[in-house]
Amino acid sequence: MTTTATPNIDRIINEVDERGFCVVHDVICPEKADEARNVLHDLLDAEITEQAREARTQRVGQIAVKHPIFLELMCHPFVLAVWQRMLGEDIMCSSWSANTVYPGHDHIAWHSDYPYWSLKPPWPAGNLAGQTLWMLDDYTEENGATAAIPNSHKKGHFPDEPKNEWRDEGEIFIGTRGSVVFAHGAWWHTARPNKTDQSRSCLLGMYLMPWFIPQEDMRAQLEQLENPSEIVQQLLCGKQHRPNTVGVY
Ligand SMILES: O=C(O)CCC(=O)C(=O)O
Repeated sequence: MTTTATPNIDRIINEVDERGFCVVHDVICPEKADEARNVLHDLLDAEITEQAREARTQRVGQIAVKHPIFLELMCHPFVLAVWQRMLGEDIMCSSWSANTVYPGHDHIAWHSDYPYWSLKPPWPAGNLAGQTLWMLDDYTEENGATAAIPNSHKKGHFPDEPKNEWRDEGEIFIGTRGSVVFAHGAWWHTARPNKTDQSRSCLLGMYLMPWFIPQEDMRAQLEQLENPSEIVQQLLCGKQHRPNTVGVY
């Protein structure tokens, strides 16, 4: 399913359950996506390393504390409504980062997302974690769009070899900036080669049930924020149970 406007949340969840992902077009307007993209490009310029230049790809982490627009998108009501319906009211955000593929970047190997890659297969069935991919550039067949294999989230294990070759059953996500891909965390996905002369960026937010260890140290980011709202405290793992010593009060 490819949905636009005010899509029915149950339909999105059914699609994620059934096929492993669902593209929802135009969740935010292109101008808002441009705002986030411009902020991201300042960070990319400030943080780029020789290694990233050579790899033709760059990750920006800890974005919850790098600019308020990222905090706003992490808490986007529509995104939270989808994941809270699917995973529970008390979800946390396990990682929140940006990924950019520059012109000439070849591809990303097929993989599944955390927490699955930290678990020995067979992975548990059901829904534990949801990946949210925000397109910050228009996604085209040519510019390094993310792609995924339908139903792969049900396989319960890491992508089969070869991990570096395109598979014909793969679906390439095409869409306007501001569109969102909702995905089951166990999905097998990749990014296509960027054959254009422009970079392609996305934001990736993984939402998780609260009994997992988050992938990133979200609490460290929470400590850097002044007066975080209740939902920011929850998403940045401030309300998660922490191990204690039983019997000591
Ligand atoms: O940048 C992309 O297209 C996808 C990145 C990705 O798959 C990941 O970070 O797990």
